[in-house]
Amino acid sequence: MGVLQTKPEFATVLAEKQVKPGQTITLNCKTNTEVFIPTWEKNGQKLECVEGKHKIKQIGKTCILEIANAQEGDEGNYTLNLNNKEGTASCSAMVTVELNEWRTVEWKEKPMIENLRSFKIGSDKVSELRFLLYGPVGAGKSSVINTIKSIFERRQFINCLASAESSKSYTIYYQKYSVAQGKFFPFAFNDIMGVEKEKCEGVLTDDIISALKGHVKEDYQFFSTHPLSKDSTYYLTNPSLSDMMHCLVNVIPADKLVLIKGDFIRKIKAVRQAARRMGMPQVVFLTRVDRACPMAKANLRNVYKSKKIRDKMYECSNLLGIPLNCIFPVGNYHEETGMNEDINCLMLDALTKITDWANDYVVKCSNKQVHVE
Ligand SMILES: Nc1nc2c(ncn2[C@@H]2O[C@H](COP(=O)(O)OP(=O)(O)O)[C@@H](O)[C@H]2O)c(=O)[nH]1
Ligand SMILES: [Mg+2]
Repeated sequence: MGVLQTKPEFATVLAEKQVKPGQTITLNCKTNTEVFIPTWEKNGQKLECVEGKHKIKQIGKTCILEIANAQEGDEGNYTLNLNNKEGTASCSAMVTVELNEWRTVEWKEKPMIENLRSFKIGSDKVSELRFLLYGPVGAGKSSVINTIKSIFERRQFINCLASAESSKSYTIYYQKYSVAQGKFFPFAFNDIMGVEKEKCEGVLTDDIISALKGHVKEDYQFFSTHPLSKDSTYYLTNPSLSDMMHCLVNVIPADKLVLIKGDFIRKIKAVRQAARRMGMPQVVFLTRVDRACPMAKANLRNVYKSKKIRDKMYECSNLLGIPLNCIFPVGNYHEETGMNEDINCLMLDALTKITDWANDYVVKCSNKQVHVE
């Protein structure tokens, strides 16, 4: 005669955990019966218990997994399966281990705003530093410009229309966005029509390279079928240093890195190669970090404590061949209606660095005759 069994069910489920390195992680939950065989999994694989690290306990109807001395490698999705003759039940929870903050950000906007407000470009040949934002449709290029304008103009900006989620590009014309609030700020941004995900349509690589070199005049409409012709009235034959771009900002969505492959990588590499030949600084703004990481969503100040974000940065670095110190996770205004100092600080931190690099480039170019083909 066997023991009468009831189908296992959870009275309480596992809770998500976020711990600091060195802490003990305790996962526990209550069941409706004491008669079952528990098995624990990590990321879908049977948990390999390590002596002194993992402790599995059952006290009455409570199941417990203790993980001592939390480390990066302990991060993952943990599942508890209960099994008896009457059936099975399972529940899962995400365990996140904070990294020790590996890059520091000044979470005070005022000094950074003041610094950028009073920034003096190191050459009188150029009145504004020019940044070309390039990346796939929906990456957040327009949102980056809106966010920067919002920071300096102290109000929400929707001027350059971030599109609703869609796979079609919204930006069609080549347009320059400046920052102003009574006072002129020495930066300007061009948001270039993205690359369509499936067909890899969008702006042709030759046109993006022309834009980097300053050949493309404002209001030009890009075509995915043919590049800007040298005979067009929109083609600037002899661009000056102030018509050229001074920094290439690749805008890459952290939550959609897997979609960046094949043709787009080839395109991005061709653009990067052209920028490299010109000696132009190149960076990545890694957007939509809140979509990629719950820790960053809960608090943007966690970006440099998040293993997920760091992994995304490494992935991006490997994918595009851009060094880690040129990759900046940023947050954009997208649903907020008021100002948020954390969003501002993360963006200002990146903007301060790329402003210095763009300025170095301008100084270098103005000291020698730049040759633009
Ligand atoms: N959650 C989240 N959404 C964002 C962020 N940045 C942009 N978005 C959204 O992503 C979508 C595409 O952004 P958009 O700026 O139009 O991309 P673009 O095509 O590269 O110009 C819009 O729905 C934005 O609201 C971000 O940091 N977090
Ligand atoms: Mg756009």
